[in-house]
Amino acid sequence: MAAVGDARTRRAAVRESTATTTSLADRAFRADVLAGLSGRPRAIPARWFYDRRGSELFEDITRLPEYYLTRTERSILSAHAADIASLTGPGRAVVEFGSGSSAKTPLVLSAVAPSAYVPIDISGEFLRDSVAELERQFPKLPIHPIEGDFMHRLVLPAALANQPRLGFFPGSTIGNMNAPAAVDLLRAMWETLGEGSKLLIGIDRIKPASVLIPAYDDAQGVTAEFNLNLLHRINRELGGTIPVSAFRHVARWNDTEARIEMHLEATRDVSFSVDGRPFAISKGKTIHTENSYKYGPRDARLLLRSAGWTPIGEWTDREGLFGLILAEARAIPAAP
Ligand code: AVJ
Repeated sequence: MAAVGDARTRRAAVRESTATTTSLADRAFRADVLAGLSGRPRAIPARWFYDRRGSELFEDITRLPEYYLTRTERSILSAHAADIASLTGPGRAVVEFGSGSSAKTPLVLSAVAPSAYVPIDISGEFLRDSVAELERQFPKLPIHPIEGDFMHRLVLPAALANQPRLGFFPGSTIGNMNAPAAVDLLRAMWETLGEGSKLLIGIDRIKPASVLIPAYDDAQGVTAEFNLNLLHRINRELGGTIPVSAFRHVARWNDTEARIEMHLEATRDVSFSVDGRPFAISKGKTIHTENSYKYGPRDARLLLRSAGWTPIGEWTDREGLFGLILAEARAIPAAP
């Protein structure tokens, strides 16, 4: 059967490109960790949380009672699927940025009657798993996976040349970026998708710290384990000797910057090596491991407009915890 052959070829192609990118990713991880531990304040980019264990722990986080984001976004998507579909229009190629193991994809795909699905992810492994699963669920939908970094402009498969596009960027992943990086990314998406494209993006909202802090410091300690796994990963992959038990998970709300910060705080003076290089951290000092920016409704719309995306639809939950915005790629107008 042609479809099966296509799927095999596609998986083989993804597998091949994994082999060539692994060492690149390894080198980038090493460089980011060494620079991050040498800099002041110490900081390591949040993207490195997601090795196999980290990705599993993140999946666990999405099911925690305190972590309202995933379940709220999913409920917004299913409650307003028809509305979203009518504003989007049928026959678009759905391009998902950082598809991971997104459980929200089927909701969108069944709502908008897409012409094709293009999952983009840095992890070939996750890409293969989710493509296989979606092929089962949507046997007639052409799927064109791209293993790559969506932070940069990408070239879409030629098969999509004349199809209108719908970008999908759920989960408030945009929250990991500061404003300039977020605008760069949204502009790169604009360039990748082209004028007239649409983007469905999930953005977490500003809310009281009493709700935000527990979402990032849960009672079961899953988020703590997720944060600490970064140190285990450094030990495993970069020949580190970090005494992980000498660090504790910290989640803070930075109100000025409107972001949750995650840190790993040394509970005593520690010294260790990574990749043969010596490091020391005094008691009470931290490694900053993640920012999760939150946006009020107007902030979110301004962010999108700053990158040429005009909001055309917006949905939230009863409590206004999370925002789902549909925007259109228009040429950036001159003032006024
Ligand atoms: C995947 C970036 C949206 O910021 O809520 C969850 C990551 N970190 N708990 C978030 C995360 C700690 C998550 N994002």
